[in-house]
Amino acid sequence: MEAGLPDRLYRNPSSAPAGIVHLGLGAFFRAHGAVYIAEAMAKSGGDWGIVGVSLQSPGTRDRLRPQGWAYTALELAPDGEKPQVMTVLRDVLVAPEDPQAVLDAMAAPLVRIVSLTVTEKGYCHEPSTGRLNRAHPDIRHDLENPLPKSAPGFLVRALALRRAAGLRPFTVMCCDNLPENGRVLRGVVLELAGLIAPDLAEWISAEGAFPSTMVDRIVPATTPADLDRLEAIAGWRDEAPVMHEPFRQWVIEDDFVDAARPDLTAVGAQLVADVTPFEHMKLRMLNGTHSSLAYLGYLAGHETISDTVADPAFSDFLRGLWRDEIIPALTPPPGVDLAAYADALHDRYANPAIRHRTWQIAMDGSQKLPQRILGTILENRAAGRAVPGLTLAVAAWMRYASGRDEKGQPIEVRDPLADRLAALWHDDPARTVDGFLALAEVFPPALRDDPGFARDLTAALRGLIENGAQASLKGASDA
Ligand code: CS2
Repeated sequence: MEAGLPDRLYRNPSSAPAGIVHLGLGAFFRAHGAVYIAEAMAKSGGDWGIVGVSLQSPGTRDRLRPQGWAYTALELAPDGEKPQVMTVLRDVLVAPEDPQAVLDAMAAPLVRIVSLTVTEKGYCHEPSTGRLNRAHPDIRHDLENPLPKSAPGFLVRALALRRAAGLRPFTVMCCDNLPENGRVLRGVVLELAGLIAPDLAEWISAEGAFPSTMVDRIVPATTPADLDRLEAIAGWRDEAPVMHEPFRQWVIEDDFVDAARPDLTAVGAQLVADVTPFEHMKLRMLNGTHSSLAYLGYLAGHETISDTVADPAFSDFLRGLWRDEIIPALTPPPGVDLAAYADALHDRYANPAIRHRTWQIAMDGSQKLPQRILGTILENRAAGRAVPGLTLAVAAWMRYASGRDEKGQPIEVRDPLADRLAALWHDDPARTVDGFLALAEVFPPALRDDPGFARDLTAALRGLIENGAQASLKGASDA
């Protein structure tokens, strides 16, 4: 492995066997959960090596294999970079190639935790209600076939194998940006298990554990240029590094089967009784503004989040969103000052070393908006408070989903509902809004039935079409 990761940095650092299977081996988990887990083992020991599973494509496995599953996590601070070689992966499996191997790994007696970062759409649930989408093609497949395709399918079939073998269930630890993510995943798994075998559902319900977690670290997709950048900084070539900001946070509900887990508190994770206030804070203050900046910033011609907030009009708009719309509808977690949290977020977004593309964050809006933005809009409206900025953000999503930018150029819209969304676009903004508000899987009933919201959204969309995103910001911050 000439010029690759130097052997001395990763060869056989620990022989700890795998105690964790992780579904969805994307950049986020490799730069967040995997780092915490590796550090926890280095500090306190334990058999917590990780078997990673890619649910879709072999790319990550193929790049990691020649490196012995090692990779570099490169921390990017405004004033410098810090590479860390990660050696916590024991194996990487590709589910579509060999689903049985994935089930066998999950059913191994030493495995105590299955964690997941499969993105919002990977749970095959309905975003507005949190319930299993039984019409989802992968769920329909998994109901009929013992070798699954979906993440819930793998969980259910692997738990069935463990039960049949007389083993304890694994803890299912959801690490995606969903509110009450453990509870939602538990509901989806129990519903699917109930359709396959009701007594299995009872066993999972009685014996299983689905802690909710709040995860946070900004990890943009790795680009080819990043490989050269890392090589210049670290002196070695890595085909699968991950780039991340210095900040990290992990708040986890302390609910594990047989209390079996790595010593995560030793490395800064918070184990708490109730994650909900942390999840709401993070999803609404970080992800809610991320999505708002993504749609409006993209339409205004900004490529990254740091470029967007370097524009003073956007920076003011962002601060207004926190101050006037998001914070008033939040209950702070114990001991947290939300205004200070907002200031820290602004600094994180402004980090010029992190090139987080607005296009990347704009992906999958139909799956993200409910928990990031619509809940805040709903609660403010119910309390009689105006929400011009977030309403503009929803209008910007609609404009973005039309597939044409402000110059008439095509946008590559990635969203499971992309075709349906594009077809809703109409010359008359009021008709476009009516079409979008009819999407029951996205908009909660109280917003769909609120004529005032439809009016405000139509006005915001009309303004966007007539004046563009940049000029619309001011009106929304002043309202
Ligand atoms: C982002 C998140 O891509 C997105 O939708 O909002 O990935 C965000 O960077 C992380 O949740 C930060 O913790």
